[in-house]
Amino acid sequence: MNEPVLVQTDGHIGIATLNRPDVLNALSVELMDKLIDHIEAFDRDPDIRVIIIAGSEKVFAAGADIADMSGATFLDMYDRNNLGRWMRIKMVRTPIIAAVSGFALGGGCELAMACDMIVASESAKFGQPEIKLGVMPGLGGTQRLTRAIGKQRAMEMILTGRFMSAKEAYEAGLVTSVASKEQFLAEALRLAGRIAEMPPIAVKLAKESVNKADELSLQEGLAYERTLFYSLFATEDQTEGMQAFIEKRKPEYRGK
Ligand code: DAK
Repeated sequence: MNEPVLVQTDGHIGIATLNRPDVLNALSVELMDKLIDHIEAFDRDPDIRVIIIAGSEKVFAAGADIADMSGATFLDMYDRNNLGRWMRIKMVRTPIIAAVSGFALGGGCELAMACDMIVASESAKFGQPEIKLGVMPGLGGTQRLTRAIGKQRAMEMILTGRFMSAKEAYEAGLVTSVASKEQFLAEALRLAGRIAEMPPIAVKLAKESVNKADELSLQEGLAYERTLFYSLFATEDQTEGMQAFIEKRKPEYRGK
């Protein structure tokens, strides 16, 4: 029961559930290390085509563990190399869906934004309240929130620590979809299931290409996309997908 991250699989879907309910899933160093290890293991598993990171119905994660950080010095924080650890999430090729209900604050919001999609429950609350603790976002909040919802709203949220509701987050483009508290996990599984039916190599390369849109100029991004597009003509799944269309049957993708 003390495992900070629980894992299970459902068909081609790997699910990692944050499990520190007493402290609202605060992201301790141990939790993050285990979460990343599990996600990387899913990514290496050829049977896993989509990963879901979930919290509970009450909370996704209330941020980094404040008790862990309160007495930390510059060197303590620097030595933890949290950003280096988080860069490993970005190297995962399998699509990752964050299933968010309740609070996703500080590092919790940054974790959700580091995923590829966010399915939220109506009770979800997103925020970067670090300013109220005398600091600021340090795991991507100023960059990813700004890219997701634009400078005007990101600036207001980060400078005041205000929380954003699921409805507002959906309207602002931060989340993929919103479902009821009872249904958000089922909704994330449904989305994962639809992706898992697609050709796995094309899914991974398309994910990589979409994520490059945040980093490259349009011309560079178009060139990058084109190269990946051509490369898919080296896969059996491309032959199968197009042949199945012509033969009016359902394709059977093998990830080859
Ligand atoms: N850390 C540790 N414990 C936490 C916690 C957190 N982030 N959030 C909640 N808890 C604990 C509470 O202390 C409380 O413990 P007990 O008193 O029962 O022992 C328990 O969880 C229940 O919390 P509350 O009693 O406060 O519950 P409420 O429903 O009244 O309030 C709340 C819920 C989410 C509004 C409130 O708990 C809250 O404001 N929590 C803090 C949210 C926050 O400020 N998050 C941002 C943390 S700072 C780094 C870069 C960045 C970061 C780290 C490293 N590097 C580059 C190295 C990230 C920083 C952050 O995320």
